[in-house]
Amino acid sequence: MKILLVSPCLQSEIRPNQFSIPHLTLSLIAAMTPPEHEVFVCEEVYGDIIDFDSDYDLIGISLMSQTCLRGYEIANEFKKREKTIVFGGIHATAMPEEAIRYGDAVVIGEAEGGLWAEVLSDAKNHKIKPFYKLDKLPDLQEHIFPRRDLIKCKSGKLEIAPIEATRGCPYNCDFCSVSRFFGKKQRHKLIRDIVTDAESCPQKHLFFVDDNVAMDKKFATELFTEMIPLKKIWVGQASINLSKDEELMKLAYKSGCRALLIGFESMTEAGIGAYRKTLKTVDENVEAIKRLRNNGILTMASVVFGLDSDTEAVFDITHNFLLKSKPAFLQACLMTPYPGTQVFENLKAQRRILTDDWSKYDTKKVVISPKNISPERLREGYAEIRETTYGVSSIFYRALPHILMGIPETLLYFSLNFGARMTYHNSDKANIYRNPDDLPIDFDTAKYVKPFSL
Ligand code: B12
Ligand code: SF4
Repeated sequence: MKILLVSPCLQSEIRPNQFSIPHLTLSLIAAMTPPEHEVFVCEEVYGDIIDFDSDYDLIGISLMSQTCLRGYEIANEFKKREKTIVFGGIHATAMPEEAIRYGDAVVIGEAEGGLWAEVLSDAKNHKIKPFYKLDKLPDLQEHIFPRRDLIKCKSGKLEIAPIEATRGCPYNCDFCSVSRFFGKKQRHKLIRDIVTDAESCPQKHLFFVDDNVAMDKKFATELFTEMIPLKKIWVGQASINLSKDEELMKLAYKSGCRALLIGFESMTEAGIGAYRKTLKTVDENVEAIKRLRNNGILTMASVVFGLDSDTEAVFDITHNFLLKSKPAFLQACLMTPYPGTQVFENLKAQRRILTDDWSKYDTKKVVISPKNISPERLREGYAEIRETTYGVSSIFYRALPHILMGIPETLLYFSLNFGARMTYHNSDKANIYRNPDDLPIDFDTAKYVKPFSL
């Protein structure tokens, strides 16, 4: 069969010439595809154009919540041409009954363990079933090397290759889908295979897509040690707990780690207590960021606004944290009730979700009514904090400790911040999205994209 794999993207998000982290997903699905089939990949974020009239037999579409409506539109176009549509990804897994209305099959959860090959075999024999799901999480030690020839690694002026070492997270934060989707126990790939995969990347820079690459000390120690000879430079995600381990931080740096995205989520007293992964006082977190910096690692701090415990004070508290800790970068997110999370269940039950238009679920738009402040105040406070963070004076205020780290770190710091500043200025500013009075919040996507069969 001739197969097209698509990663959809909203029109407003397409950025072929700007920095954007390359995706691993489709190259893994392509690698799981038996060799008798021919695979093509389309990443809309990079400006790839779908050829709807090509003679594909099967279309695989990867869905995140923000991109699912675009995914359903693409499916409809192909349905008009009588193609077989298979959905997968985090949104399709959380909402399989929604996705199936637009396609022929939904892969629920991970596609490894022979599941994708089973879908293709059924499709070839005209026996495709609506839902496919493994009865247990796949064993990652059976390594699948991504089809690196299909990944677009050029991102703006940089070339960066995505790579994966682990899946799963024990923390189960209420707003996040990861523990439910990938399990609460971290599963590891074999270090030998990860290193071979990393070595096969012609790119000098790697991005670990893992949620916490340093969670398991024994595994991380071995991985980082084995990566040293590769002389790669990498960024990834970890929890701030890494900063408590001087030895592991040093090893991470030696292995090429230069920056980590760390979820602090909240620096208010209640917020800090709500998430198991953060250190328990603002000062401890401030010191932790300094320790990472002293060990050559930049912190990209991620915070969420709109928690139930947030009051008017959250904006000043976060601003003070920014001034004290001087992270290399602040990723400010708005609470977004992704399906399949506890937050979604709670806010839906309390009728505090303002829109069921999934395309607005990008963490930059107000789509909920917070508990203690108005949606309007959340929008204003959020806009102010982003304006301040990406303002030239804030960038220079936080620059000094990074300049003292050296020239490569200074360049990384400024490119991160001016890149974010540019993306911010070109983006849709924080806004409140409410369904109009004539559109009920019933999570029926047919009012946005009518299924082809209707
Ligand atoms: C790396 C990453 C990014 C990268 C790359 C994104 C990408 N699209 O690959 C960057 C930094 C760009 C990013 C951005 C964002 N991200 Co992100 N990201 C991740 C992260 C940490 C890993 C993704 C990954 O590569 N996993 C490994 C791959 C192999 O897994 P996978 O994609 O799920 O694919 C497997 C299965 O789902 C299935 N599958 C997937 N697609 C398909 C398709 C078919 C046809 C089939 C058969 C199977 C299949 O098979 C694969 C192998 O088993 C996840 C968390 C996580 N652990 O998944 C969050 C996550 C996906 N991101 C999330 C969010 C919210 C965002 C942002 C909106 C954040 C923001 N504030 O901007 C943006 C949206 C950008 C966009 N439109 O893509 C949420 C999505 C929630 C949701 N319901 O949609 C997640 C789940 C994190 C969370 N907090 O819950 N992200
Ligand atoms: S937010 Fe991070 S720490 Fe919390 S469950 Fe998701 S991946 Fe794990």
